[in-house]
Amino acid sequence: MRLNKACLYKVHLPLLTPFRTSYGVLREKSFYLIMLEDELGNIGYGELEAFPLPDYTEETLEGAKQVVVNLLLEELRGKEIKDVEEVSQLFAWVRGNEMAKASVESACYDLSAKRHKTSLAHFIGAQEKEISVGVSVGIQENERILVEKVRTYVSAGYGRIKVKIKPGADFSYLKAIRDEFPEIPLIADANSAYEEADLNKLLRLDQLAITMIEQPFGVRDLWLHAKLQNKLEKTAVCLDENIRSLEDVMQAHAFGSCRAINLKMARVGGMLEALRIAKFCKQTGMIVWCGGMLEAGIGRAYNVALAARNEFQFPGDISATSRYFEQDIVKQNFEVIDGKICVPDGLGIGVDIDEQALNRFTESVETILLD
Ligand code: OSB
Ligand code: MG
Repeated sequence: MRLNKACLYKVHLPLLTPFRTSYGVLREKSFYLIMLEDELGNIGYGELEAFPLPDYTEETLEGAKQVVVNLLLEELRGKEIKDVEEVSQLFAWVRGNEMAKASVESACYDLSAKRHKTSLAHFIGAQEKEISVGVSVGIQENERILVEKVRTYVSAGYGRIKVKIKPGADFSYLKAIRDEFPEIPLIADANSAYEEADLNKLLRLDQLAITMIEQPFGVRDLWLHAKLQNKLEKTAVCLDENIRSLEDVMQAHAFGSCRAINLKMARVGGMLEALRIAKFCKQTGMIVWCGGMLEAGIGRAYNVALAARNEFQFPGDISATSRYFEQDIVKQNFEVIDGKICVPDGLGIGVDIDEQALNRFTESVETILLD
């Protein structure tokens, strides 16, 4: 495969409701849509997921875009590329910058699947036709509002709820949900808002029969997470921000820092590394599930394909398009029916750009010739 050109669209999609985490509030999803064209005229799409501010991981949207344009696309310029493994090898000298790498590597996956005349799901060995999904609920003003939010999602069919927590908005919020929905699988996601002095606050959550506590401590910490996992009787610790590579998962496993991994393709540098991690988790009996970053339709299509692999036995943070946006930039909306999303079976990622919508939400376009 050879690349003819790349187009980068800077897009801002308004969120239907602001999403509050322990870091702050997001009111719109800003991203770059990466479009790669090969020598046969196939088009592959990637979504550059880095957030505008370096609060979730170190990357920023504009910084990551510079890495894409100045380093990663230059690595591919004029080359005859054998497969996605080669793309990943060409990017390997660039340290970190996982989301930048994932945006281009994934677009190459889309292209490869299209060149093989198959769906991305099939191309990566995913067999499920539909996947079970959950919903991630941002921090709400009070317990009552949270319970009502959760009620609407349970009524919409979501079979697993994740709630954002922080010190001061944890036990009473989760208990309010538990009292109302005694059986629903619950995850509490702290986005790194706790420190060692808060250990007892987290241990208290063990009484509420929640399935997992996600990333309570620092984004480089394995020690406190291990300490917590050791003391928890029922609840699994799940790592998110910490995990950028298979190496990170292996270390977390060796140290006993967690029993579950929230796997995001973008956060680990691409589909190839995500597949390696999923396999390792299955081999070692760790729970692996597909996380989300409020993706638009392109990013969501990758998540759905990944979660259709058999390592993923726990519902992911992959909700219906309508849970996030009034209008998306792809023609097909992902719908949740009985808690499940259908896996696209068209060529490649299996979704098509809605040109009109893309125009409406695009701030600027940059074209880079690569042949
Ligand atoms: O911590 O999983 C997270 C969104 C943005 C950044 C970090 C996280 C999240 C979510 C949303 O929880 C999951 C989704 O896409 O629905
Ligand atoms: Mg998280």
